[in-house]
This record gives sequence, C-alpha cells and structure tokens, in this order.
Amino acid sequence: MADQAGNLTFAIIKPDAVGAGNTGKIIDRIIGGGFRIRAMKMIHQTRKQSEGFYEVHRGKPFYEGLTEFMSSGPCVVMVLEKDGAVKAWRDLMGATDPTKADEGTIRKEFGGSVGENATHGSDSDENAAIEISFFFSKLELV
Ligand code: IDP
Ligand code: MG
Repeated sequence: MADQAGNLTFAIIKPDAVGAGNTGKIIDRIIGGGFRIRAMKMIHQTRKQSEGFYEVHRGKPFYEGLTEFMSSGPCVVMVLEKDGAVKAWRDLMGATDPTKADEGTIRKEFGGSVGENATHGSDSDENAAIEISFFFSKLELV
C-alpha cells in the first residue's frame, strides 16, 4: 500500500516498559490490534536526542524529567501502519496517565505513572511524519 497521511504513525516502547521485560507483550498487542509493523529498532537515546524529539514540550514542568527518563535506557521505536493509524494507536495505548486509562489499554496494563507510561504515540498525521523521519529513513520502511 502506498504510504499516505492517515495510515502511518510513530510509536515508542519507552525505557520503563523495555526495562520491565514488557517489550514482547506490547508488540503482541500491536500485532493483535491489527497494525502492520513497517519499521522497528532498539535504540538508547542520548539526552540531546530525547530533548530534540520532545522539543515541543520544552519549558513544560515535566520536560527535564521526561527527557532524562527517555534517555535512561533502551527503547524500541516503530512505524505502525493501519487505517487511521494515529487515533487507532492512541486508542490502544490509552490515556497519558495510566490511572485514567481505560481497562484493556497498554498504558493501563503496563504504565507505572503519568511520566513512565510505557509507550509513546504521535498525536497527528503531521507529527507522525515528523517523528518517523526523526528516527527512520524512507528506505527503512518495509
Ligand atoms: P502523550 O504521550 O499521551 O501524547 P503528552 O502530553 O504529549 O502525552 O506528554 C508527553 C509525555 O510527557 C507523556 O507521555 C509523559 O511521559 C510525559 N508527561 C506528560 N504530562 C506529564 C506530567 O504531568 N508529569 C510527568 N510527565 C508527564
Ligand atoms: Mg503527545
């Protein structure tokens, strides 16, 4: 299928979930949710990289903690494909704060706190394209 706005999103399995050994379970949920994994790699970001990725949140009270956490250990970055991928992935993840996430969502099951909440998902088609290109070249999408 040709890549188009609306069928791709960007996802991260964050360092808390990788460190807790939940990578496989979360990938299983992604596949079970009907997503096709178009690209995937494990990385350990530097502080500068995590600051660059979360640039939109610079200045917010949680920015320092967030960028420190995201560079604290390995994480898995992915490109996911599905119709309406951005919303579909956010629905599967659940709310930012795991205590407010719906039953059956990934953040409800695997998230420990509002900061260390197991996964990331893009919030718009435009940001999905920006975030995908931050970590992957076009050649890496299979
Ligand atoms: P999202 O990940 O659900 O899109 P955003 O508001 O974009 O949520 O925030 C990005 C990330 O920053 C969250 O996933 C979480 O890790 C962290 N974060 C957001 N709000 C807070 C907060 O109030 N305290 C601590 N960390 C937060
Ligand atoms: Mg966000």
